Amino acid sequence: MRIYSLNQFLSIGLLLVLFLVIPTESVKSYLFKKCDESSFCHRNRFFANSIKSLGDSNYKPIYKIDPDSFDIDIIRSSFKGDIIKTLNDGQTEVVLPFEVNILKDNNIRLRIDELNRINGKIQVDNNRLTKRRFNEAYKYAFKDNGNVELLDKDVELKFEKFDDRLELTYGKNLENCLKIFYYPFKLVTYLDDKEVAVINDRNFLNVEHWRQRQENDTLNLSPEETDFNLFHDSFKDSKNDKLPFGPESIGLDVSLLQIDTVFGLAEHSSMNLQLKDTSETDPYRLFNVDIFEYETESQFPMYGSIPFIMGVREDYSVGVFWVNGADTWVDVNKIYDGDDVNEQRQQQQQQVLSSKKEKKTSTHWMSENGIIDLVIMVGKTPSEVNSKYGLVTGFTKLPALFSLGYHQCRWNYNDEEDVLNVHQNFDIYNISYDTIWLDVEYTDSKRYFTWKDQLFSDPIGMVNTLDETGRNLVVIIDPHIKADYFLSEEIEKRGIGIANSDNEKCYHGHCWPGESVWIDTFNPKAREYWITLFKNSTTGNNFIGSASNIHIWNDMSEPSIFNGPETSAPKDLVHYGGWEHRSIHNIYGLTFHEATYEALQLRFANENKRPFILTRSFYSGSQRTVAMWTGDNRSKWEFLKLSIPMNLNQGIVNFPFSGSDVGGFFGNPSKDLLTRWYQTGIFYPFFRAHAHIDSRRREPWLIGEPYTSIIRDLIDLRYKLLPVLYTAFYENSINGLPIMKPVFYEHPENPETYSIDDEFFLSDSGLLAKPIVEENCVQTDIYFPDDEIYYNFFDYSDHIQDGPKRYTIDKVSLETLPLFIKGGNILTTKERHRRSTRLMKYDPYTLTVALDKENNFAKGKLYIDDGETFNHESSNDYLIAQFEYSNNQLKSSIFTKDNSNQPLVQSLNTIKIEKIKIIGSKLKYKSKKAKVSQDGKEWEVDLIDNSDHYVVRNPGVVVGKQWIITPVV
Ligand code: NBV
Repeated sequence: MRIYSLNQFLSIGLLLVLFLVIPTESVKSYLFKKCDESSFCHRNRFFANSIKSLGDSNYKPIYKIDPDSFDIDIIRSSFKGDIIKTLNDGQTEVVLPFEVNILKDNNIRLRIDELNRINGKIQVDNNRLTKRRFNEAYKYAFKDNGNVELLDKDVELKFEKFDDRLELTYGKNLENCLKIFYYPFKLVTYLDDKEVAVINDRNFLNVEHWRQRQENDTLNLSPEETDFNLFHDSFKDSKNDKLPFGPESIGLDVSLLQIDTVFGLAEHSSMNLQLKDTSETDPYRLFNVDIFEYETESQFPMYGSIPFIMGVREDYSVGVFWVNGADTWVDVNKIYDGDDVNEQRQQQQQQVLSSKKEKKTSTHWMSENGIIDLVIMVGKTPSEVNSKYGLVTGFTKLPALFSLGYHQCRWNYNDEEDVLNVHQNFDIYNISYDTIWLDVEYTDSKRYFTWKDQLFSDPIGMVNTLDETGRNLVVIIDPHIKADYFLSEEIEKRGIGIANSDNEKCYHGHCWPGESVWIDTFNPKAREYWITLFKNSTTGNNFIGSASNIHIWNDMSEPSIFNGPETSAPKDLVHYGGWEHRSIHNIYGLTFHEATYEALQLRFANENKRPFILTRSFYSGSQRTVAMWTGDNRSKWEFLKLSIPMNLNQGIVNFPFSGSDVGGFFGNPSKDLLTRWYQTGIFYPFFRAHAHIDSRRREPWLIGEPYTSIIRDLIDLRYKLLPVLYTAFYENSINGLPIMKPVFYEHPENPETYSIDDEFFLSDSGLLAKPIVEENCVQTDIYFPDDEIYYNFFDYSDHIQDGPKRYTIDKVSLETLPLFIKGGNILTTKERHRRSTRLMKYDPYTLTVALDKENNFAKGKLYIDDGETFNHESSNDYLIAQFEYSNNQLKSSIFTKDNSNQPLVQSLNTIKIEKIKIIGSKLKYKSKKAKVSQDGKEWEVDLIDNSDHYVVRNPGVVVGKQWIITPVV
């Protein structure tokens, strides 16, 4: 019999009561703070509102730069100085050292700290805590552990000092300018002489300086501070949060000028891609939580946080990245001709307002603690901003190709027999898949790194069977470690768990396994130990033998703690380095999945294989190593619809390896819904079906005909398009271009595209999809954003535009998938049905040349590497083929890097292009033959007229070398 401690008993009881009493249909909103219940959010908003109500002319700003404090280091493009905050009494001054850097690619970084905290001139009751403000978020968010690249030496940088400001001019053609004003403190950025963004535009800068703990009435409180106890948080379960540093929040506003279209702030659930004005709602909140049963429209926080906003207009785009890992709220206010505009008015008058002369979006960032650390990126286009953000935080590494195949998951596949049955059924029903998943129930009572022996007696045999047909296994490993076995004992013994608020003992809380401890992956020793657990030899554990087709799923790492405040960790817990959990909350999940990534990388060191890891919790920088999914959605039509803007937003914030549970996690989808969900899911960069333990089985063959066949064909389509998708990942890995690409990226100069959140391009391939997400749909439409020709992907029927236009699609059936190729693009596919990606490796390619409306031109790109190892990085074992059709000639040019002896590149000398299709609206070749040349040889092939397109079967060329095909005249 299990014995529960009183504590456990109470918290399990409490949970049961909550689950039974509260209707399960909606997010448990009472569990999460509203801005007014979060003391620091309330204070910052109050402060901002009082400035707004006083008006610019009546408000006397309290922050100024001391011009004598300037210290300029041109080599490091660094400008340091002091900001002085003058307190209520008009005399007391607080010194806030700041630094501005111009980074590589003209990104601007501003940091503001607090002198007394830097010098340690404060008293804290708990002397085990670090006295400084947390200043290390960038080490996790930025690539190379925070090693920021400074402005290139050959880029010009000039500065001039004036009485009221310092002016910096920089850039290849000195096209950028930054003015730093002393009083009121303000930073204004310019691009080509145009004002683009203003930091502290509205004087919302607020650094709550350190104060000695005292009774509130002796503290000389500002009006905004009076409603809360500044040294004690009293929200529901967080009653015991003593706030050891008292009030220490930071706030700052950044205005994006002449912009009223903003995106970003993942992760949020909203049917609209654009961020909304928050003047009449709560601000957006970034605070990683296990948001049980989230809704389709809410400002609630979710599992991950990326504090990045992108503002877009016709001629430039701006990114604001707030580098802070603490609880954060962001107000977004759209201001027209000087007036704040509420949401309703804005919707009613969208057009009138947009045409108004002066407009701006004010973003107001408020974090519970830490330093102010902010990066501003200005680019001519949204993609340029993505590339600039990627320069700072890193791009997504190329994933293993198998992870772009189809993933079959549910909570749970019960035992080995179940797993192998599902596996076999894929072959029996001729459906491709790459990976089967095991959720928490495979473990011995949720003790990670163990197996439930009775049900999984031979896991290694099972994994080997999967391997025979190139299939993989992903198992779940969470950061909560049951407090009763070797792993928790080791964590306690080694002192590598998250510590209690006294920073002495390991914290114990409750999660799936019951009483648990949490590994503190901020601690290098914890990471070292974590790695040993995944080793492929017997390190006292030997969890999964030496198989290399096994990968990992990290769930619940917000962290989710059932008896913690807002279902997470108490904020006064302590991490490695003496930092409170409060300071690093949003970064914890990143450190956990990075530790897992490192562990798998070492495990696979001999085979040099790329690890695959899925995480639910994330932060800026997570994109470098892992994939994410949008958590526990529901089997409802509106959640299918929601999945499109949510995944599009992931692309905007540079974390594009994303997906949503196909079919919906909670509940049972109707047959139509499930089928439609596959239709959308095949375009998610991460494509996985998943279901709750209480939902009915729904593997594709169970739903019956015609649905099974429709789903089979859809999965086939995903596999055919893998060369396009993989090339999209390649592009993203070098320049951050979204994979599911919002339509406005294709045409930022066309503002009509800004509100399109139900269709998207696949990277730069020219494929435009608008999956159907409505029940009983009989008619739909699609917006073509330019005057190019668009071909139906399936029957090549064409639609010539005389400008951007909506096009109606009639006679919609369940099979209908609105998918088009934009004229001017060449697609590369692999058309043979295979059981898994590994078995496609040496398959030939097909090219589809979709000519532009003049029937004159098309281009395309194909990236190929082995899809498995890091040889593309270490020995340049990759190849890029660039296809171009012009002047009646199709040619392929090859780009390689000194690598002709590398195994993959060599193998491409035998892999053929088996078919070329040429589509053009009025295309008519006089000839029935085409001349092919490759490798100095020439031959003729048939050019077959298929009425709506031409075909060359077996042109006889290999993909690894350049070639030319020309119709014989
Ligand atoms: O591990 C069980 C589930 C998992 O299936 C799901 O995908 C996660 O989002 N997990 C959450 C724990 C609790 C679910 C109610």
